[in-house]
Amino acid sequence: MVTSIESVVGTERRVVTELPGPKSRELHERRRRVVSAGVTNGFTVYIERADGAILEDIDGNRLLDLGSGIAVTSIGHAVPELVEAVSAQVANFTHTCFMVTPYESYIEVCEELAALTPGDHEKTSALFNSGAEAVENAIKIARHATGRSAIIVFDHAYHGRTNLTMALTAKNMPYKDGFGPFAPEIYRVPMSYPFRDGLSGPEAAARAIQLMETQVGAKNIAAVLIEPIQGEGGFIVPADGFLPALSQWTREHGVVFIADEIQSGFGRTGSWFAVDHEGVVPDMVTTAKGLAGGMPLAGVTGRAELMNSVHEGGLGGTYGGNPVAAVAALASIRTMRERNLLARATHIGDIIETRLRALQQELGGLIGDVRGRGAMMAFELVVDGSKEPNAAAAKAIVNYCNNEGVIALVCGTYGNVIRLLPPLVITDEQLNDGLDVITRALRSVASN
Ligand code: PLZ
Repeated sequence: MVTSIESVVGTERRVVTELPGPKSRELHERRRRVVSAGVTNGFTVYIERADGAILEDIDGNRLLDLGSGIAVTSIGHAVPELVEAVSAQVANFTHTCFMVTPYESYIEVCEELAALTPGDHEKTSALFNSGAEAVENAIKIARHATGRSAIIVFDHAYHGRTNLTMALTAKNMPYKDGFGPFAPEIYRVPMSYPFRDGLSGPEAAARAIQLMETQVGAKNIAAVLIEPIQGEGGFIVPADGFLPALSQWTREHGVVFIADEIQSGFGRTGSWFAVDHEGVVPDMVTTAKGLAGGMPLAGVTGRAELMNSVHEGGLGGTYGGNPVAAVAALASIRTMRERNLLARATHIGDIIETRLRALQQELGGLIGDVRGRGAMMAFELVVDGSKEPNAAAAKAIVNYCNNEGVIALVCGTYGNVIRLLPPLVITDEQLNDGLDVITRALRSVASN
């Protein structure tokens, strides 16, 4: 039986201790003795429960969540539909291993993925546990299907922390430093980054294509792997026409176009996938995060002829498509449809963008760029109207927000971008409250 915890957690931000509070500080001391120092926390408040867009910590503080655990809990925390589906599945069975004895929910998730990902061609999927694992498998499949080995990735890209995906990820610190040697046959080309390169989409695509052709050779390239809106790299939205031009080029050269929609997908941008905004139909799509509302699940979905080119038994893993995670995905997708969360994402984006653009005007020179789509918005902080990244400002703003009980996340190659990824169920009041705090933070940093 599931009872709503709405009444317990409440819907308003409420700070009742200094942050982090005494219990959190105590737990953090305990943590130091047993948790590897390599794993860090953005904000060391320890969470006890959550509801909608509010996290409640062990000291009784209620924090407004503008990060969704890095774009995961898009349907919000403790959503009754998901709690019920997961609880029932746990009571029924938690694991058989799909490779040993299968179950229906795995198939249902693959049916949803086939229906929701762009294009009406025949598609099949394989399910995994994490985003990195999905990306690794997409590369395996693309290489197997094409018989080629080179993989093209972009500046500022983030694709994971496993050995292959570290090689695909651009940024050295903290992801790669000292963790090599890295996997071979990965080639990096420039991304379209309108704020910094001033190029149109077709111009930026031509620059990338020229490098692929002259330095790698089209016939050696198995796949072009790209985040349609880059996440960790700084919420970089490529200029219009960049993705279509790349996709067109891959089609002409038998190269597999893989869209990594792990952060940008599943309704986050106001459509099911970020590529939908430009009418691009990838050959393969990787998904995770928002797919399963907080349970670990990831997918690779692609053209049946590519996906099925792999020999029998070539793909798998003990937990991939775990039944508890699978029903969570089905509940999450159902909730998105029933609560019309794609439209909510667009509405959230409109509110955020309007307010950020006004602040950009007001604070002349601190906010260099406001960008994103739907509920995946960010602002890039610079020094005095120049292009020089202002990471110190980003840090100060996030600290200010944290002290007020608002969770906001930094991203970007230069650590100078603040991204907003609220749960799509956030109310207008909650969102505006969070934006009020961000406004005060920005004004305070601008005046110092
Ligand atoms: N592809 C586009 O955004 C995960 C990483 C946080 P996993 N992004 C958050 C961190 O510091 O580890 C991500 C992504 C894109 C792949 C991944 C990897 O997904 O589920 O973290 O493996």
